[in-house]
Amino acid sequence: MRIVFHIDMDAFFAACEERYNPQFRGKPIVVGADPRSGKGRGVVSTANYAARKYGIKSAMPISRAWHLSEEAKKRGEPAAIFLTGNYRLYSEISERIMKILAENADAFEQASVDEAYLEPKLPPPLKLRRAGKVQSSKLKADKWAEAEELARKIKKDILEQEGLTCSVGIGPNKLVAKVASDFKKPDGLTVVRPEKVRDFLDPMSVRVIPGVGPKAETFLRGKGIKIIRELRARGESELIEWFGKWGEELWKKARGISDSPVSNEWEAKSIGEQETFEKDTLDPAFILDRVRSLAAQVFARVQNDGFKSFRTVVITVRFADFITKTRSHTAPKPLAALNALNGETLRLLLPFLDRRENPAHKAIRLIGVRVEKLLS
Ligand code: TTP
Ligand code: MG
Repeated sequence: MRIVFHIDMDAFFAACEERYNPQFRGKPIVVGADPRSGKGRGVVSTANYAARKYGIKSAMPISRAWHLSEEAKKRGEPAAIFLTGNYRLYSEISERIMKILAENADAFEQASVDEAYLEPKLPPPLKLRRAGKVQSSKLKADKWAEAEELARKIKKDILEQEGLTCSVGIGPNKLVAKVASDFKKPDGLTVVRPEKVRDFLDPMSVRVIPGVGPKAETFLRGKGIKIIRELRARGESELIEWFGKWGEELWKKARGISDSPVSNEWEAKSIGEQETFEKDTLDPAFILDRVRSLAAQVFARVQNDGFKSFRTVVITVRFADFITKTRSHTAPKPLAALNALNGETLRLLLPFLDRRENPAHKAIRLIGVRVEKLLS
C-alpha cells in the first residue's frame, strides 16, 4: 500500500507578499490585475484569507474584487491591498519549498508553483522487525503514524525557513491525498487511511473529483447525483454510457481508486526516453555515453512514428536527492538529423556536469531526453 502526500501552500502569492512586506501583515491582500478603481480588466490570481472574508477569490474579475473591497470599507473594515504580483519572488520561494519537499521524498512530483505530490521517505522498519517488537500488521499502522509525523516536520520546516504555511493531505494515492489537502485549509493536515477512504469521500460534492468541472457537475445533478455517495451507487456501465471511456475512470475515482504514479511525467505530444542509472554518478564519460544512446533511441522513435523533424529538445536531470531539473531549447528551424539532436542535448546537459547548473557537485540519478513540436 502506498502512502502519498499532497502539499498545497496557503494563499500562496498573497502569503509571499505578506511574508516579504511586514506592513501588509494581517491585512486583506489581493494579487492580480490592476483594479484601476474598479475599471480594471483581468482577474484575481489569489487573495489571502482576510480578503476571502470579503468574498474575493481566485479567477474573479478584478473589478468585482474592487467593489467587494469598497463595500467592506463602507462597513468600516480595512480596504484590500491590491498588488499586481512579483512572480520572480514567488518562483524563487517555490523552488526553495520544492527542495524541502524533495528532500523528504522517495518520489516527488511538482504539480504547480505551489503544490506537489510525494511519497514520503520513512525510516526503514527493519530495526523494529529484527528486534521482534512489532508485528507486521502493527508495522503498517506505524507507517501511517510515521508519515503523519513527517508531515508535521515538513510543515514546521517550511514555516521556519520560509515563514509560510501549507496544507497537507495524506492518503493511499494522489487522488485521495489531493482531496485531503483541500479538506482543511489553511495550515491543515488531514490523514485518510485506506480503510477510511470511503467514509471520507462519500459526503463530498462530486466537484472535488479532479476532472469534474461545472459541466459534468450540472449533468450529474440532472441525474440526481450531487455527492460522491450517490455517484458510487451507479453502475460502471451507466457511467460509461454517459461519459464514454472517462466513465470508467470516474467509477474508480468515486471509490477513491487511483494508480497514477508520483513522478514528473512526460508531456503529451512528445517523444522521450529516460534512464535511471544503476548508481548515482557524475562521471562525464559515462553520462555522455548514456545520453548519446538516449538521443539515438528518441531519434529512432521519431522516425518510426513517421515524424520528419522536431523543434524543441528537453532534457531532464534528476539528482541523487531527487531534485529534478528540466532545460529546453526550441530551435528557430525544424531539426531533422540525429547529429542536431545530439548537439542540442549536449548543450543543455553540459552545465549540469559542472558548476554552472550543479554547484554542489551532486551525483545524477536519472537523465531524460525528449523532443517536442514534432512535424510530420
Ligand atoms: P492555489 O493553490 O489554487 O491557491 P492559493 O494557494 O492562493 O490558495 P489556497 O490556500 O486555497 O491553496 O493556487 C496557487 C497560486 O496560483 C495562487 O497563489 C495564485 C495562482 N493562481 C492564479 O494565478 N490563478 C488562479 O485562478 C488560481 C486558482 C491560482
Ligand atoms: Mg495553494
